Amino acid sequence: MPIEVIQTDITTLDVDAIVNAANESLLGGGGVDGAIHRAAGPGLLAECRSLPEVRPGVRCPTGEARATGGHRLPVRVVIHTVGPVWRGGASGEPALLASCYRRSLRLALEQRVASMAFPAISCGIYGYPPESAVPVAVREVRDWLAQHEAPMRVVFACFGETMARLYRAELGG
Ligand code: AR6
Repeated sequence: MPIEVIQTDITTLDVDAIVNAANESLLGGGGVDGAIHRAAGPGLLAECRSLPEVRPGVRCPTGEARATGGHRLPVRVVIHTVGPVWRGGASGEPALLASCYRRSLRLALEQRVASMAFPAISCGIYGYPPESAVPVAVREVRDWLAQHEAPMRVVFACFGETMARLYRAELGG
């Protein structure tokens, strides 16, 4: 089974790449973004700052992804993606969230990543209900792995038992 659920702090995982649930500036924040920047050290922020802005203050529009090095993290690559802010579900949130997973997987393939871990993108500060986000995450990863026949190990890194249970139920069902 190339898809696993692990209840852990994503910054401790021994994989080739971890995905960061970032904001459009890519200059850090709270939640998993803050944890990743703290663990990676100031080199990550410097590398993020050097990425081109697509418009003032925006280095990565919502639904897209950008790659950097891992700096002091045990990973080679950090893939920064920006999930949608939940506004009730009728503002394109599911399509934007799906795009985060697809774009991150595509970047990982380009970077020759063989194992990667996702946090529950948008499910914290951005307020996406986990019950709605988890099926999107699982569907996109499954479809992408099936379409690419990529030998990729994908981990859903969950910060808590409730989230881990949701992923396990979705994967088992
Ligand atoms: N390891 C794994 N999962 C974590 C960790 C961790 N160390 N820390 C938090 N989570 P969030 P978002 C879980 O808020 O909703 C930042 O300020 C958390 O419990 O990190 O996409 C950015 O700069 C939740 O399930 O990301 C943006 O401004 C999930 O990770 C904004 O937050 C995502 O929660 C992005 O909000």
